[in-house]
Amino acid sequence: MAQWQEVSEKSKLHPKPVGLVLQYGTAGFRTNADHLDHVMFRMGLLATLRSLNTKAIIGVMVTASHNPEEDNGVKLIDPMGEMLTPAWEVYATQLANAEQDHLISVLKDLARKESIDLTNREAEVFVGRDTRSSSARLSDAVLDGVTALDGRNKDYGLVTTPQLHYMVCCCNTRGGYGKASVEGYYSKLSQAFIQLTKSAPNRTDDQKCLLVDGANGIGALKLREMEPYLQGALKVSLFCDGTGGKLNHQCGADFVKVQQNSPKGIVMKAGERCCSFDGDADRIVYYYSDDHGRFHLLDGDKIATLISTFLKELLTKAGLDLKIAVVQTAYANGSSTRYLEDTMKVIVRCAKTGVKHLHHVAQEFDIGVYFEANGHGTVLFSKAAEEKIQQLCDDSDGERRGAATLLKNSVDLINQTVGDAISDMLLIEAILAIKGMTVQQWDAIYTDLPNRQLKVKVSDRRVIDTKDAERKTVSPAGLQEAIDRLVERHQDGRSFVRPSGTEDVVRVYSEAATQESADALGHEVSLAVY
Ligand code: 16G
Ligand code: ZN
Repeated sequence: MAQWQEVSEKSKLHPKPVGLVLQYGTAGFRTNADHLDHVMFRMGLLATLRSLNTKAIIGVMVTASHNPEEDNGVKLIDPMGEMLTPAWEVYATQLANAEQDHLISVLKDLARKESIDLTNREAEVFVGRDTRSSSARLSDAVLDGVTALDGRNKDYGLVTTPQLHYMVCCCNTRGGYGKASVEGYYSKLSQAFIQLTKSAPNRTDDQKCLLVDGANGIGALKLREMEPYLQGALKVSLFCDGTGGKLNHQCGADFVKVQQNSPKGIVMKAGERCCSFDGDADRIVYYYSDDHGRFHLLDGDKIATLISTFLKELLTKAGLDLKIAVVQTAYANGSSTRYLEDTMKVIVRCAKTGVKHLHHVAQEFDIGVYFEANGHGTVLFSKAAEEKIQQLCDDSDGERRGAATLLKNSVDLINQTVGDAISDMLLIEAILAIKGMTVQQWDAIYTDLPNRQLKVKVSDRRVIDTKDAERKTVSPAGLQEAIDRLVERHQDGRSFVRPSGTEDVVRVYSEAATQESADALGHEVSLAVY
């Protein structure tokens, strides 16, 4: 078939370095940008096949998120704006690793297995990229892959990862989710934010101010673009906005979370509210410095607590009987889990690390709030929940209607496709405004248990197998018993180990009543792993 010949010819312009093996992991493909040209071309091919397979638009985002500027990566987005389905992650790996001579046979195999009709010309792929210097040429390689298989494409250029997820979802739901343009995204979110903050009429100018660290990346660019749409309802002081510094270098959500410190060079007044995005703006953390200059981090657990508390209170006021749950990972601070279960009385579920796992569990509820401690998360509303909220807005009055309207505006403000730093930030700002809460009061909802994260290098991390959402090990034999014995010796002790999905290490997490105790437990468990 002529098509295969064209693919074969074009693929020669994107040659694979012989022997290079990469894996489509929890964050897609990610490595040094110099090794990715062939992967991008092939992901263009794969997205086109996936589009034919699902009869829907597929997204391809070129980004390496919080990794250094020299790296890059690529992720595929499925029709409803969700992460690529696991079976196709396997195809992605096979395709990326096929040596040049085998590429066509791997493609043909895939097409046969998935019964893809290659005479169909209806494939369409949306492409977006972050601000890395390598991203433009790499996204061109993706576009080459799409056209090689006669797919149509729409190049959104510079967008945040969650913006591209939003576009894909909008188009596949035929406008039901919003207008598929950056302007559509800005309008939808801004309108919802302005409506929400109208219920907080006494906001002072001080309360409207927020310091935002844009990680010197795409989030900064897009937030600046969005500002006029917010009509002064939020006053952003943007730093690490990409005009001077290097992407993710000593700034951004990952830096702040890992270092437990503010971005380098930023001056924070005591009590001032600050937040950091990561390099593709799908993660956010908040923080402030207290009167003694001590740094306080409000991570994904604190965000999930604030949001779920707000939504639960509105459900009660609205008299809506909807099942709300918070989905966390094993990394969630024990204090947050205890507060949510014992005080807030919300259902808490634990999922394996990786956004797609949390997303999946959250879908089981009417309202599923999911956040990883690192600040990646969002809220999912079931169709039935959205309908009930809408109905109550139309049919009720007084306090019930007020609560239902706030719920409706929250639904509109939230990007349900994936964690979104801009959308999460606006939701948090609106909640703090409505509740008249300072960042310190939010922080004081519960106190984090001291904790420690360590990595251990072992000869083969795959010997560690876990169960119970990574909270227990099943192999090697005896390890879990050893961890249990160590944990018992520490007050409020908890610890788990898991093989990393992104690095060749085993991760060790420990928490306990004091920092000394958490550190000692982490060290002891590391020795047991080694
Ligand atoms: C990936 C995940 C992130 C997770 C991290 C864990 C997505 C989009 N990203 O970056 O959510 O926290 O992996 O890394 O799912 P680790 O397995 O090395 O600890
Ligand atoms: Zn990211």
